[in-house]
Amino acid sequence: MRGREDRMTIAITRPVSPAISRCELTHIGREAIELARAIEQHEAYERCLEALGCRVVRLPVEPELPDSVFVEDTAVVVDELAVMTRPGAASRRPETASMARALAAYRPVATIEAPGTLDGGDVLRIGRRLFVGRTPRSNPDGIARLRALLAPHGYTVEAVPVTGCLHLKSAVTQVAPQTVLVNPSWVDPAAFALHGVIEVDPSEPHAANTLLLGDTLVVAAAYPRTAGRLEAAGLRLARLEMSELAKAEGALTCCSVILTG
Ligand code: CIR
Repeated sequence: MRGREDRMTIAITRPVSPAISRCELTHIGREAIELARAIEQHEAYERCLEALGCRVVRLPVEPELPDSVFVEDTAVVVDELAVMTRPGAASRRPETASMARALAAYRPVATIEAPGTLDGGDVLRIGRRLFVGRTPRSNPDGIARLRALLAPHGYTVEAVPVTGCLHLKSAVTQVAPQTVLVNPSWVDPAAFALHGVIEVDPSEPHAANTLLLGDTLVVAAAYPRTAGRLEAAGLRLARLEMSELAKAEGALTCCSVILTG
């Protein structure tokens, strides 16, 4: 898609690791992941992003890093800077090196240092406001470091309590310029008071993670009731099967780092 100043939207992705069945799990039980199906679903995700105008840049597969398909957690990118995270799960920290090399082609690169931890899945950016989930993955040091890195560029960073799910963006994502989709059991919608709020259908607690690209909202096919609410609000949807990646506690935003290049 062409953005301001006619720049391209780039989506950085990484193929599913053959070790994905050894992924981290926090809030869901372990179920068998069909690797071939996970790979197909991820390839369909990449094709969908291309169809929506992104240039997909694929990082090399990381056969020994089970969660490495979930690239979102490794970096927070704004127009001025790429911030490499220090993921809260130690098993995921080696994922950042190749992402840092890729991002260096597009942005100056800064880093969250120990003892800070931060997962990109906890960072919801709406314009120049960044909301950061306070979760076991993202600690006060990590959030403070992100704030210190971004404040000089005119961004605010607000910590938001999250309970019952892995990341802030498991509980809330932006679905339109002034609207968020929220699971109110996991995050208090009042934190986003300036925005319109649509709630997930109560029978679909995991439906809040969606990916907004231009004027199309990518949603998981598993949540038709929430999709009905979004369509009733006038939003244009693209549906993807994400069942195998969902068994690894991942969803739509997790599988890409989006930036303009
Ligand atoms: C993990 O627990 O780190 C992975 N199994 C799932 C990460 C999903 N990432 C995301 O929501 N941004």
